[in-house]
Amino acid sequence: MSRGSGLNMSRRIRRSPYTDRVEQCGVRGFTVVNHMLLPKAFQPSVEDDYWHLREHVQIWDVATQRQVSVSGPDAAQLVQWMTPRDISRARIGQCLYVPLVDEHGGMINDPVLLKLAEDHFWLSIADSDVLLWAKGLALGRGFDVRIEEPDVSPLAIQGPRAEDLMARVFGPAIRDVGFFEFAWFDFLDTRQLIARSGYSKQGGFEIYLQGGHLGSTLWDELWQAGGRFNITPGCPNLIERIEAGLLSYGNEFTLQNNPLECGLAHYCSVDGSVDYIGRDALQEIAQSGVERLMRGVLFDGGPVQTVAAPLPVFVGDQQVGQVTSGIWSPRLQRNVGLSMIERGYWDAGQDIEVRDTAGVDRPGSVSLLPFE
Ligand code: THG
Repeated sequence: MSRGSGLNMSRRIRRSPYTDRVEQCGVRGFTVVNHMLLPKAFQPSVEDDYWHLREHVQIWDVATQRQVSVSGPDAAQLVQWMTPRDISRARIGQCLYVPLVDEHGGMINDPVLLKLAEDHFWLSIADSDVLLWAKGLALGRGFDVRIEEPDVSPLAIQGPRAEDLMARVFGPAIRDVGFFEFAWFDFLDTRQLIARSGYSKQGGFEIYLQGGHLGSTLWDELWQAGGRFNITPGCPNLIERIEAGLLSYGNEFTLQNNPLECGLAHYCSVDGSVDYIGRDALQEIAQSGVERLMRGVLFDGGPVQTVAAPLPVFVGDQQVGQVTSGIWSPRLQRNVGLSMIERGYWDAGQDIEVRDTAGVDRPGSVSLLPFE
């Protein structure tokens, strides 16, 4: 694989327990997230992947979603201190999408939080080093916690046939797992955590495999059972992700952005009832109102090239945003993009122009998320 990929493989770029299988399936390239390989494409095109994901079922190596395990007497206190989302009423077996912010309200990460016990949590992280941030906070505050990266490697089964496939491998009880809930299932005499979640809106599950040595076996079992459902290898699909309005840390937002402008106000307590890092900052921003807001943009002019650098968004001569992820939607027959848009211009239907890599201004309009 290393030949032609452009990546110089090394120990710093970690393989996952599924990388062998991913390579055998003919992966067409990788990106790196959390210092680990994430497959980029399998089918001849991202469009083929997109249609297949919407109609059948796919197996995704998302081991790059690393777990930061926080356990011990002060675990709940530390986790609450890290996020503006009120986790006081979270139940064991629940997943919660939680923004993590710094003292200025800047986004540190946007993980999925899993509550395993009253004193044990996993943060299933996007691309930044949350483990180091958490360790620093715990040391500084003298919290009685243990923070580590466990041997856990998520494997996602996504698409409309995901539930039928999972029921074959793990039994019918999988059907009772609600959205953003998890439960424990047997696999080869081990207990494995399975959640109904994933980085698509086509439905599906994530198996948080504990024990990397079981990776190939788990993949093979799902692959074999998936034959009847027309399973293919896949990975987070850019078209589907943008249409669904799922944000990507480092692309749509960084430490420079606060969760309110990211459109994550729904997950932020700003009424003073919860204490967390950045509370004063977020309260102030909520008070004065955000200066920009995450939106979709639809734009014309035929399929846009890969958005390797942000594309400026204009209203007249004024830049009002930048498309940070964008691609042609074969379903909507227009380009779809994600962009924060300046105040005064973020209403749905606002006319804009997107300047593409060739310098051509393409007409378009602002859209709410998710698209349609
Ligand atoms: N799965 C897991 N970990 C992850 C991701 C994932 N870590 C990194 C990255 N993806 C985090 N980003 C998101 C973004 C949105 C959602 C999940 C992860 C998501 N949100 C629900 C929704 O939009 O409907 C809301 C969930 C809630 O109400 O709390 O699905 O994909 N393991």
